Amino acid sequence: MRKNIVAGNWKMNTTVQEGVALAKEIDAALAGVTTKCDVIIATPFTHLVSVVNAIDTKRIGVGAENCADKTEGAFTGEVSAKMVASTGAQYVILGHSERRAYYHETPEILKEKVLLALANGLTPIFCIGEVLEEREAGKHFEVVKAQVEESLFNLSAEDFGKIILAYEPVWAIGTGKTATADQAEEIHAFIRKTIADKYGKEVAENTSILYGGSCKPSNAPELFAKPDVDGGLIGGAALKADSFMGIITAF
Ligand code: 3PY
Repeated sequence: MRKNIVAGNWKMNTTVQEGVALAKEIDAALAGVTTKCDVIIATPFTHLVSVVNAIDTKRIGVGAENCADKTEGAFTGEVSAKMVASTGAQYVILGHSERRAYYHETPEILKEKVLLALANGLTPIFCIGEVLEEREAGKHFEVVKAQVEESLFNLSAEDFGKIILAYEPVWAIGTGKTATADQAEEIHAFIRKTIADKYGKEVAENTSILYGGSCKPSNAPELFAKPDVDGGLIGGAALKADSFMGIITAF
């Protein structure tokens, strides 16, 4: 059975001290409630060790927001998947549209990152999604299909089964615009079918596909009610414990 998941993507926000305080606040809030989803927070690299040590990582999974496409060596400023795993983090966001757009991460680079993440025991949260012009041209289906095929379809069924997908329409990130629940369901169902065509129905049914892009407590219940929307990858609303909890409890 696939899992419902709410994952926060903190992006380049908070100092270590602020991040630890936020993680502790979320942890304390979760201690008092029974949730119907797994909860993950993805933080800047600098925060990982401190956050892992500050919270109950059985209650909240911790992830990085990126990792290198190289194993180790002379790559100044890079952080390898092995280093991320050594902090105690269990997850890594890969392929976020901000990384693709601002840091020129190609499908080939992402393919390497996914392989290194898996080889180091990390669960990739792999982001896909179209830009506005692609949506308006009706190309969103072919765009997300290509993104999945180009970076993930080299994996064995067993390894593909370890991936969490996040559909994030780029036009809905940081814009306040959200895909309607029907738009999200339509493309999530299409992504699941794409997976089924390659790996079979069982793998597809077991893959968690999260929605991301201006997801907040007010729209989460409608989005999460859709059969192929298995939770959310949350940006701004993950930076406040009360709004993040509002989304977690939307299931
Ligand atoms: C957003 O909702 O802004 C995101 O990009 C989540 O990853």
